[in-house]
Amino acid sequence: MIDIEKTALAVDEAARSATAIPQFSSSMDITVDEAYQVQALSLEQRYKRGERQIGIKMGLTSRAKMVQVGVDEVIWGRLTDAMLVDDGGEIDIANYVHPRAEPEIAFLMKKSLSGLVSPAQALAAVEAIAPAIEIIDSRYQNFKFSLADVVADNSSSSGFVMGPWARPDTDTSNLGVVFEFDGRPVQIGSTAAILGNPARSLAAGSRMLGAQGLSVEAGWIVMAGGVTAAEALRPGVHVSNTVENLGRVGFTVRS
Ligand code: 0L1
Ligand code: MG
Repeated sequence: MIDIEKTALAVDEAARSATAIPQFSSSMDITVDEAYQVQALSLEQRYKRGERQIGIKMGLTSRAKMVQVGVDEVIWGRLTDAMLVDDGGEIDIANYVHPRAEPEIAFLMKKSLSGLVSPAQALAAVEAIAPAIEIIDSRYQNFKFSLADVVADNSSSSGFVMGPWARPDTDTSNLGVVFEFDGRPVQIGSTAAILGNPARSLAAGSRMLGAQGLSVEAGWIVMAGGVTAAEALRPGVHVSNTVENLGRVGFTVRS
């Protein structure tokens, strides 16, 4: 039987020290419900260190992402203020195990949401929309995990970068996305890759948090999920995401 507290402390320490650990599922039975309990408890450790939850990330919301990691369920994780990287800022690769980045868009909530809502109802709760980049970092060796493993590991959440905010009535159902490393496209796609429409990802977040008695809170950021597969980061690389009608966001990995 899984010890939720011990597992939460182990995954928190792996993230804090940027040290890869074996998958939990290779040595214990862990259900997805238990994995969300591990995630919640591991985040409590961060809050005790002074971090604050400022949103959620939706994960595996596109086919490309599901295929890349071999897990085909939508998941979610928690975002804290310490994970926010300034637009145009720098990260240090030493703070991560094996980081990757992926192009996303993000919603800023003006109203809370919980439970079953339609994509249109979800969008009505949005204050603004921005181009974004997620920096993911699985704490598991070789970036290999089961569904329960990745949920326990806060859905690989480790950093996010927000671009300029645009009006909430911007139609994001099918916007072109160009993801560049050092000014060269490494992935291109459309926001339609996010569950057919990113508004569906927001509605899924409302449903999934509601099922756990939680809400997507007003003032939070919701990362809608990767449009394309993620790309491995390397020292010195400049990463940018340009989304049609929304603009550009970027960061650099320190050399
Ligand atoms: O789409 C996502 O952000 C999924 C994160 C979990 C899987 C991964 O690490 O790529
Ligand atoms: Mg993502």
